[in-house]
Amino acid sequence: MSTKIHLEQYLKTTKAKGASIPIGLQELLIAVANTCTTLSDEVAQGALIGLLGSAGTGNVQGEVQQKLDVIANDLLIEGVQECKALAGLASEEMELPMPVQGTGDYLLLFDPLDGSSNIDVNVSIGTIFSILHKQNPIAALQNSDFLLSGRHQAAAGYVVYGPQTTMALTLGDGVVMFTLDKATGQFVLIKDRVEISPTTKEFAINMSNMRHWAEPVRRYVLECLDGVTGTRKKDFNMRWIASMVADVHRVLSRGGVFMYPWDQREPNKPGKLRLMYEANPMSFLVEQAGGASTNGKQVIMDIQPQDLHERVSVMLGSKEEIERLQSYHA
Ligand code: AFP
Ligand code: FBP
Repeated sequence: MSTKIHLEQYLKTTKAKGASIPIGLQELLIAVANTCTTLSDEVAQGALIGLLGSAGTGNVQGEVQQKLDVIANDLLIEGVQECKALAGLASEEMELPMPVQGTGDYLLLFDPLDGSSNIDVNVSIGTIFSILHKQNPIAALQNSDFLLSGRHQAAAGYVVYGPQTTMALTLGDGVVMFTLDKATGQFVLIKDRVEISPTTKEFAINMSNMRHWAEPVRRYVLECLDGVTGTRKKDFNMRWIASMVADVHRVLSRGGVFMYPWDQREPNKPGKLRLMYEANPMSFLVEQAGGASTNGKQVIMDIQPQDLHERVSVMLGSKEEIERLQSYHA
């Protein structure tokens, strides 16, 4: 790309389905991006500024919080306080939503630091965000306002803190990617139409859980493992980073399938990943890049949430593979 297009410029000039991006949404996305720029610097410094290790606290899910989980959460809350169109926010790390302006067009949901187990070992981590259209912008914010399916997202994206800091973003009309230019502090457009190939030879799943999976997922993975002499007639490769952001970034970059399925250890829990903070934004990105996502029974973005911190089984990526997984669940 010869002339560099920055995120701000992109948001000002681009059209999603023929319409300009509302100023309030632009402001919110810039505020999130600016916070992620700060976070990228902090992540890069790690032990030098005392950021590694546990915070000694637990979150609403009962998980031990790392220092960076807490810092990222605080930075995001602080970063979006001035956004005029932001009625409220909700975070994977907080039990209850928090009002920002109380009224306004948008609701922000985020997983401030995804892949916590990778922080201390210097492996890619990320921030995931989802922006919902508030159904009644002028009514005072209520907690139930957040319980909207993924189809109500105005925008979604993630920032991966890896060898490069890269943002993937959808405004409902395709997916674009920006990489942070550390010299200028600007996110620069690097891909203006991300497409996931419908076929793939790569899958991602935590194989150590195989004995706990349901039969359709076992069948799918075992067929992949059978290789060129098996029913699939091709050799598959496997990757597992244990940061959904980094694994999904690979899927958006070169295709593949990412799975975190239901497993029998917790039969009454639908899955491990969170619908509102992880599965919905990632599904929006993947669908907009021509891929698909399912929990086995339903397209993820069609699920009507009952609870802010609801969990879900997730299978997403190359379309033909997701269709195959769906057919195994039928
Ligand atoms: P955190 O929310 O604690 O950062 O965990 C992230 C995550 O849920 C998701 O990003 C990964 O896909 C998954 O953990 C990997 O963890 P395991 O393979 O160890 O279950
Ligand atoms: P490169 O030298 O091509 O970067 O390959 C690196 C590597 O040999 C090891 O770092 C890594 O353990 C291995 O590739 C992983 O590759 P695979 O799982 O595909 O064999």
